[in-house]
Amino acid sequence: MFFKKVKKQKRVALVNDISGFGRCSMTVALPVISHFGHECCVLPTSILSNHTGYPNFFFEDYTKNMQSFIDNWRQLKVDFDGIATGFLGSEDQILIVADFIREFRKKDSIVLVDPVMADHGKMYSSYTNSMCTKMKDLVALADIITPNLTEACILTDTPYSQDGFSYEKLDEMIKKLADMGPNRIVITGIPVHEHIGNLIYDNGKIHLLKVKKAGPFRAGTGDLFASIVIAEALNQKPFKTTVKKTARFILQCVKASMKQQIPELEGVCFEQFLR
Ligand code: PXL
Repeated sequence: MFFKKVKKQKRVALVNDISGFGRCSMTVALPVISHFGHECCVLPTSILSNHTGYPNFFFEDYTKNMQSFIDNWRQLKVDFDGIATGFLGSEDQILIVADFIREFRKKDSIVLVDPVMADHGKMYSSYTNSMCTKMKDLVALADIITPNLTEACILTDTPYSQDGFSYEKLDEMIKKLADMGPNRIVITGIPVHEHIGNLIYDNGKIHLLKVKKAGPFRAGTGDLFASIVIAEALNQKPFKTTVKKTARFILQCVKASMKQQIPELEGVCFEQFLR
């Protein structure tokens, strides 16, 4: 028998939807964050047959049951080293999730809010304008946020432009997001000619990291990004290094998914590369 020295395990609450098909949200977060060695507890926000990028989907909002999950966890005195939130199913739910974070976080817990709402200038079909406004309250509670460019625009009341944004504008946007509360931010998926940029804010320092664009947009890559970011933050890894590594990992997954002709709506074959 031989044991490597094992660190004390961290426990993470995953507040996200379960989409049965289409490789996103919980079906990405659970395997990825477990892979990094953390215990995952799931608090479903809604249950779908498949994600909302498809022309049809079954969608059941789980708001009415979330409070029962939370009440039972309270009785069991569960606490969390990390809380990661993603896709939310209703406006009321945002208030429940905000209360959940306030109650269940410990002094040193890391809270990541992925303000899942929109992409490519368009809101996801189950989101409403008032849900987007409420999302700002959740962002204020986060240590880390991972908006894509469209979500960063919504959160900062910046009109989305198909023609792109100047570096000055992006800089202004990320500082506005930091003023809302989080001290680590990555704005993902910024088109920079033939590259994809990720703009990072890390405790006052701003960096733009770029990777070569491999192919068209694929579902679930934002969920993959957020999952690796929270997992590595809990492992005390530096933020900039994690973002760089994550962007390269996703690029590798995108290339392999193209090679296998996996449809873009089915996301990326990250499972083959986790090891
Ligand atoms: O990947 C973001 C996401 C998560 N969950 C659901 C979605 C989407 C994006 O379309 O529809 C249900």
